[in-house]
Amino acid sequence: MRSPLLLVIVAAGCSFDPSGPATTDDGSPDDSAIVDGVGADGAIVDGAIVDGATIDAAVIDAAVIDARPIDAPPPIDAPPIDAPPIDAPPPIDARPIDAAPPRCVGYQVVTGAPAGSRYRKVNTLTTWAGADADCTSDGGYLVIPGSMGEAVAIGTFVNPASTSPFYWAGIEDPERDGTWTTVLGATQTYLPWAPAQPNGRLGEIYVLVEDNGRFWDWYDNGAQEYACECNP
Ligand SMILES: [Ca+2]
Ligand SMILES: [Ca+2]
Ligand SMILES: [Ca+2]
Repeated sequence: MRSPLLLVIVAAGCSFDPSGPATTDDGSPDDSAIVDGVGADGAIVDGAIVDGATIDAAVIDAAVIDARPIDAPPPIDAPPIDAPPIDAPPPIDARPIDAAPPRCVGYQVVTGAPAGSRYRKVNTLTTWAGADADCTSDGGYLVIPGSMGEAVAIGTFVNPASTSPFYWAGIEDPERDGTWTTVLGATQTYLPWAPAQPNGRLGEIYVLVEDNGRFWDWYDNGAQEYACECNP
């Protein structure tokens, strides 16, 4: 900041004229002239006022907004989209069309049974539903004895344990209405019931064949040996 005294001196110096005080057009002293800190009319120039009018650049500087750069947002760390190439053809799930499973594999001719059928036996105690599912799994069906010859022949073939000399047949009456139906959907008319059978106890909805060829109605939760039949 310049001192008031200096401004007064400068003002006086600037108005110094060796020819004397400045005059107006009419020759009178110029009141606006400043001479040696004293106006031509004798008024004292208030250096303080002059100085007060001086804009202090330092003040302005102080008023400069300390504008810090606005923080830019951090760069987006955008992971690349892991998209498959558009042009990539979809994977072709080209599995070969399932061919019909070979039927009657492992089945055999049974002497005394119809020549048009093949059979396989299972000497494991199994529920009727389990036996049915097993037989259909390879294209066969739970055996359907259509004659005494077939029923006995299969009894000999299965040769069930003497403790329970029976095997399941693919014949059922889940409605318990007296009409017995084969697992192939036909009504079974050949029904050589054993004495006192069928007696229709609760749950006796399947046919069990005694190894002598006689039929029993038997429980759905029973477990017996069985044979599957297949017509190649
Ligand atoms: Ca049969
Ligand atoms: Ca029925
Ligand atoms: Ca019974």
